[in-house]
Amino acid sequence: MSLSIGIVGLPNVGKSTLFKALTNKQVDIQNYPFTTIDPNVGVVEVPDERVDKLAELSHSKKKIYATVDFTDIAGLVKGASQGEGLGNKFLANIREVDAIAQVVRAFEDSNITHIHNRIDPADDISIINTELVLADLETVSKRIISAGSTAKGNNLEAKKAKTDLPILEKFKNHLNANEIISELELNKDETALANELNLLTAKKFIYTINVSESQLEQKWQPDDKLKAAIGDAPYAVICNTLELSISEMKPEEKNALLKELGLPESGLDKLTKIGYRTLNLLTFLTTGEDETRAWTAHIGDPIPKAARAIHTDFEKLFIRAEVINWQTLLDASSWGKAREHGTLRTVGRDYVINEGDVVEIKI
Ligand SMILES: Nc1nc2c(ncn2[C@@H]2O[C@H](COP(=O)(O)OP(=O)(O)OP(=O)(O)O)[C@@H](O)[C@H]2O)c(=O)[nH]1
Ligand SMILES: [Mg+2]
Repeated sequence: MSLSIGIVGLPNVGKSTLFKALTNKQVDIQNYPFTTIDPNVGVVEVPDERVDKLAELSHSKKKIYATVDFTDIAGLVKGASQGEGLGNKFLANIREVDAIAQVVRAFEDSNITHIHNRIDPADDISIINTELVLADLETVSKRIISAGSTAKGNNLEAKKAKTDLPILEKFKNHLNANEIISELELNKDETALANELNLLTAKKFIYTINVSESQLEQKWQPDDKLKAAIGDAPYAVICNTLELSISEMKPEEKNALLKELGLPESGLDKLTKIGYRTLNLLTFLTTGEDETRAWTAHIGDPIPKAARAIHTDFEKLFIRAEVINWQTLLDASSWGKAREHGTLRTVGRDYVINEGDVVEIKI
């Protein structure tokens, strides 16, 4: 299981700059709108000191980090659903992502063109959200037509279409009021249908507010208007050009610069953490001579379910597991010593996996 994030925003706001900082891939970054036409796709390893330290402890031959997939697409403009700018067909490239990261420009720089010649992040958010709503409305309306004709039959598909139709109407009414689907209270069937249709506004949103380096140093904060536009979604205040420079630095240089700027971590590290938290994900680990590896599970997963990440059969074949917190294992200096100290626990199927657990699954 790998986390995937689509990067969305107005043209020329710094989406590809963020993408390049994240992935270190060579992508086109230019000071004009619609630089990106075809999507950029990249996989990012999530830096994790736990993997490094445990690999040292176990003398592992390989280290494998958790990964996040990022997709950087063209800029959306007002009227994209009507064909303005590059239209909105390219949104198909992010239909399958888990979360949408919206890049919003707050940085002041008269040298960098803003397509509306003003800096108003709250208003930009409302333009983008409206375009995402309109794209979903298109999807839902198409499905209403096809479900309408399927429902006339007398088979299983017709039965599903009949249950889907009132839900689709509910989605349509909501979208017509320019509201995003994730703000609706959904039951199980409704959630399933929203996922089946890959509705963009049913996905988790993360806002990345692109500020200048000086705004960052002055501890820039969103005003009430922007806070209202963001709503309950998580956000990170980032300087994308600074992140790009940091991403090209050696770790020591990076740490020195962050310290100088009074930042506890880089914007990218913050963004990854937000992504994990927003999607209710956690990391657990396995370690041995062959490899030390970080795995992704959902918060609240019982251990057999989490073990599916390692091997799909593990959920069924699970008998018991040995579990220890990664730091406790490091302190004990070995698996054997941890067992002697009694800090290594044997757990059964009911055990709920925790962030930072190191596990050995017995099947
Ligand atoms: N001053 C400043 N300029 C930035 C920042 N982030 C991006 N830029 C500049 O803004 C311009 C556009 O950046 P891109 O990353 O190409 O923007 P984009 O959103 O991918 O643009 P499109 O692909 O055209 O939609 C480039 O000239 C960047 O150097 C920032 O934080 N501060
Ligand atoms: Mg771009």
